[in-house]
Amino acid sequence: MVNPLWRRIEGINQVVLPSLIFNTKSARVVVKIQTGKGFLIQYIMTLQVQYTAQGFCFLPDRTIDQKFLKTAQEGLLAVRDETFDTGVPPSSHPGYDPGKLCKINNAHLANHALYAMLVESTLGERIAEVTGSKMVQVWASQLLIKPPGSEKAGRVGWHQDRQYWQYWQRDEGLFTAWIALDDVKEESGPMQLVPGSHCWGFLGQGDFFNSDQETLRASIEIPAGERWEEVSALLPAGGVSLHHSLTFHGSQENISNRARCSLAVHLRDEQAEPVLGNKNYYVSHLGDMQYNPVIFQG
Ligand SMILES: O=C(O)CCC(=O)C(=O)O
Repeated sequence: MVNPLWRRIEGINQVVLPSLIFNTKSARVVVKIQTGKGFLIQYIMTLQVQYTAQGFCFLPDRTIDQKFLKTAQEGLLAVRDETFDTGVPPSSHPGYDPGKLCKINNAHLANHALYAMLVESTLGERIAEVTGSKMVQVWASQLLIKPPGSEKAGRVGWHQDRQYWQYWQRDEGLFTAWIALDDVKEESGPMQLVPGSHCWGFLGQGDFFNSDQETLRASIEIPAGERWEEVSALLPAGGVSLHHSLTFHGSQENISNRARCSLAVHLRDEQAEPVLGNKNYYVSHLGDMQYNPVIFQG
């Protein structure tokens, strides 16, 4: 599929060099495009158009209200230190090692505040406004802590989430809300996303666990006429980035002096159905609202 935004613009303006500027203060996004003749064109896009065209967008800054954020930040530390106030452990916890990325699966099961942040905030509603979904359900989460000084062991290799999500029938109706639990700056090793890559189809060439970003990137076959660009998800604490299951993304090391903490929430809408008969853990609790809460119902 050709990215619909580039096709529309190229037909009119012969765009050669796009650059993107995101304004997360409102639901609108300014896109600046340099044309072949040096003219600068500005487009105002809604988040919905941006998500469709780029395969990701950043939700308005206050999507996660301060009252949820503070308790969720405390919850994150408790889960990191293996204290689970729900009495239920996460589905996997590797133990915290400050020398590398820590990925704790289904942390929302293990802490009341993390669960409340998903279920009681306006997150589901904001997402549905962007995706046009009639229903939004959490089917997994990952608490991600990228410690300062973890160097290459803190990186996340370029990948499409779909590579790890083969228990769903199709690519559509599957997305991730990446919630920043601290301010994420360029030096924190922010998640980086490749605009338009969700239109390249499923390539199966990424690797979350490969820290050699350059070699990995060089091995990915970019379809003819497409280009590889990287946009950093620079977010305030409580900010949310939303990406499609096929959008390439990854991250570099954290060279700041603070941990980069986030909860990545994997979601489906009414279009996504599990592969019939698949017994994977992540599609085995869809009827259980404690495991897999529906956070929006239109
Ligand atoms: O946190 C990162 O840098 C990448 C996270 C990721 O791969 C995801 O949320 O799908």
